[in-house]
Amino acid sequence: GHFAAGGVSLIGVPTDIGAGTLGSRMGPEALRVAGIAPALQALGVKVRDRGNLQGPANPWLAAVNGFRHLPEVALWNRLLHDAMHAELRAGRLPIMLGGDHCLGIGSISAVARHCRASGQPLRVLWFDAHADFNTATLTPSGNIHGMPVACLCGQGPEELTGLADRVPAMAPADIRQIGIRSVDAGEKRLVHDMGIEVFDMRCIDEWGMRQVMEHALAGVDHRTHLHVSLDVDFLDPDIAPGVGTTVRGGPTYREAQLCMEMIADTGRLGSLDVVELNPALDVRNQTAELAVDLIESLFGKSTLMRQADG
Ligand code: B3U
Ligand code: MN
Ligand code: MN
Repeated sequence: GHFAAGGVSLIGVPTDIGAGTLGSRMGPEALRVAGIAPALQALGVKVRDRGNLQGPANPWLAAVNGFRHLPEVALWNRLLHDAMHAELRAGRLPIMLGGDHCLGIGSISAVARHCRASGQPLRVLWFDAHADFNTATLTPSGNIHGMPVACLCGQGPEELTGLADRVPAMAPADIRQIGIRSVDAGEKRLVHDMGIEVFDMRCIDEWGMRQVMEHALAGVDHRTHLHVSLDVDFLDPDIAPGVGTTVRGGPTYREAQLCMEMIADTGRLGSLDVVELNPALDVRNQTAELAVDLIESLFGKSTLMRQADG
């Protein structure tokens, strides 16, 4: 059967609590308006929209000890961790509709915990212009959406590193980063020292997206749980303007489609984050529509009959 045979659950997380620009709190609604649920249903996937989580407002304060809004970020992520974990335990494929990328902490900590309980190997594919590996001392902004991968790997405050059954929630060896093109100076050192496998834009230029994805998916087997964390700033700003932290020189529409199709072909997708979509900066919801387009490919939409279609 289809990898989403147990059905998909949409979890809206309307907050920009970890971002440096307001607006990604409107991301969940923009994705619904762009038709995420009917698009998946048209592919034969059962969809349950769980609505939105409710958490603290964004107080828009300066950083305290290197973090902006740490208590609020921790609370949103605890709520999300519990919601994601419940869906995974029920055998469903959760899609987190963000929200900013600080929410990757709650989402992926829940996935990692579930994988340990079910004895499945985990592979996280982190699509982003940024490495999101800052710490309180390295961050140029204090914005926690620049820190989730560090927190998941055990580098961060205990409120954020301790959401799962162990610290670190995830091994650095379980993640692959794709599309990276903006890394701060100290962050660069830490990414290197932690041994994170990064396929940056230079790598995509030299090898092509197909070979990059073959490497990123190497070792994925019939038991692997694949988690995709899609920061929409991964995409080139020409096609995805609805983001607070655009960085020029990102993947094209075609390259992004190929990524999603190659993941679908593994049949191992187990959970998904769609984050950093900022409708306040978008043009006629085109970035949300593009995200839905990519998600269709991720769930197996293809132009021609494929072997998997029988
Ligand atoms: N590295 C910068 C910018 C940034 C990281 N992630 C996002 N922006 N979305 C920082 O503030 O940590
Ligand atoms: Mn990010
Ligand atoms: Mn980013």
